[in-house]
Amino acid sequence: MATTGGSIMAQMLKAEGVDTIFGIIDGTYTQFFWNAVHSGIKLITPRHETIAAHMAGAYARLTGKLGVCMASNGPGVANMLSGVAVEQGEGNRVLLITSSRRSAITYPDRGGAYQCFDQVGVIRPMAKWSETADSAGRVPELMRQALRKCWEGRPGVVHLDVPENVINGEAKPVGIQKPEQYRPTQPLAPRQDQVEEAAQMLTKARLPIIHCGSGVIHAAAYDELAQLAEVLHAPVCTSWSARGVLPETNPLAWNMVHIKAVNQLRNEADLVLVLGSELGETDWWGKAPYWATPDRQKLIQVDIDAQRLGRNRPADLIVQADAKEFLTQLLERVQGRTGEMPIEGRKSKVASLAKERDQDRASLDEKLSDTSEPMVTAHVAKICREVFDDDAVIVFDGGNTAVWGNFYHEMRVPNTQLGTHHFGHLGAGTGQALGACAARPDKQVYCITGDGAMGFHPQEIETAVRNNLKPIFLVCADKQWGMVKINQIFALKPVQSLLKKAVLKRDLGQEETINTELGEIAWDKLAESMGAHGERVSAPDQLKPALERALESGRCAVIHIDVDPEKHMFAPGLMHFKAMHQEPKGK
Ligand SMILES: Cc1ncc(C[n+]2csc(CCOP(=O)(O)OP(=O)(O)O)c2C)c(N)n1
Ligand SMILES: [Mg+2]
Repeated sequence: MATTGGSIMAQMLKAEGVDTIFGIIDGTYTQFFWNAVHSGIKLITPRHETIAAHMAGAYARLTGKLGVCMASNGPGVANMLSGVAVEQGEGNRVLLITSSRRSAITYPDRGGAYQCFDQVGVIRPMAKWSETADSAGRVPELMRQALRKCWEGRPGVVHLDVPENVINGEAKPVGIQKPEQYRPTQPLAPRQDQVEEAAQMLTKARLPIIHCGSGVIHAAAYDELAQLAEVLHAPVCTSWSARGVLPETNPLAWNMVHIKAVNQLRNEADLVLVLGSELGETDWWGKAPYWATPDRQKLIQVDIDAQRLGRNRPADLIVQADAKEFLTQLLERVQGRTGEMPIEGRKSKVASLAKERDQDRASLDEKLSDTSEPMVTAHVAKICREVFDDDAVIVFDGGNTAVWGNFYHEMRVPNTQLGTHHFGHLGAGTGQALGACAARPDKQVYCITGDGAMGFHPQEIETAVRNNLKPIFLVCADKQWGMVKINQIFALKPVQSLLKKAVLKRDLGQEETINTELGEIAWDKLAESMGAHGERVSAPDQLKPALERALESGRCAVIHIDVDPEKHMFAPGLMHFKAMHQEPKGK
């Protein structure tokens, strides 16, 4: 077959080791996906483009490979935009390939061109990089540039736009280079003097702690992290996205959900080793009163991306390096120095700090003694933890549902959770669950989601069935936009609502909030209509058998869970999340 712009693109992705692409087909880029599929790359087609972005993002995060998605000119790209925003925000390594109309009438639009807008102009400020390859001759060069960008710095969305005449038109055959010929393929190593300085600081510190972000996941530095925590006897806290990098069964893991305990820990430490985290808003920007002030607490920050270093909080030592490389070298330098460390002091401090964390767990778990029907949402993640394997992938979606899910889930294996922790984007979880199934075909995948969130992309249940993907969706049906309703109640009628809750144990009536109610969707029946397995439960003791039947069905399954709408509104930790919207008072 003749060489085309599209065939070159497909061959280059193949040479990069890409094995799966997510997207909806269209005539404007037939030569691209045709050649990709015929070279052995799998194409998984959702029913909405933004889902392709979420599948690619989840796939990238769970496999450590590049997640590739595609969308066709005009409407396909327009639908893709929310996915671009979210995956860039979450920092997932996604390459987006789009077609555009023929080059003779676009950039700029000649006037009245069909299915045409300035795709690169719109995506560029949303993504890491966005360019158009407007001639076949420039396809290899711009593909290489795109791939270089994909693997440089913090992961995010990289976009290459190619006009239909370039993708489908003939091109001069070119030699396909190997990745190591055009981009660094080895992780970035730290400078020796900086590793030594870090080792000295960590050895001397009274109570060092380690704070991890997604950089630890992208570097897959779990074993090294666990070893370092043990050698230093240093507690580990994380961003929400990085939860579980140290399994929460480890006594040195400070699960994010114990917010007060995490705040205490962050105030007690005299040294923080920050690995692959930019200390963003959900980590309170690294500021007091949630962390000790810089005069009382030193900071070492390690990040692959120079742009993230010292950005939100000044660091005493900044190291640009891959987290795994850094930890491997650091371990060599601290392992022989345990005698110089104040280990006994650290142990007794950690043990006393652990009390707050463990008491918080116990008090959260008190809610589980409420076995009334319809159920308290706390049971959902708790029962899932009993039924699913330790290495099952959990996806959190929805408003309060995601909060309940997070607070009653225990991370036992690193990199087994997905959510949009930076973006809080309802509906993305549906795509992430499907992407997780594609990434880990031999593992269980389940998604705990709200009835608002599930309403954004229920059509993708059919995508799961058609592609033999087997996620289990647990839809927590309170028939309301629960998180917004509780916010409205507090914002609009705070005194009245608090009194009513305390005295009457009920919330404000429907007439007192604005558009927070949702109607009934029978999620089990909807699932069955698409060939998936459906279940409906409302009592806690019904959930486990329903989950077991869902797993036995060997298909995608949807469990409609009627939850108590009143209790559902009072999800744990909500006050802390509200506080997060304000600038922390300290320095
Ligand atoms: C795409 C999107 N639109 C709107 C919002 C704002 N929002 C945050 S929580 C929420 C309600 C969520 O309802 P549901 O998914 O049913 O979860 P619940 O809070 O009821 O558990 C809304 C509308 C959002 N986060 N994402
Ligand atoms: Mg809801």
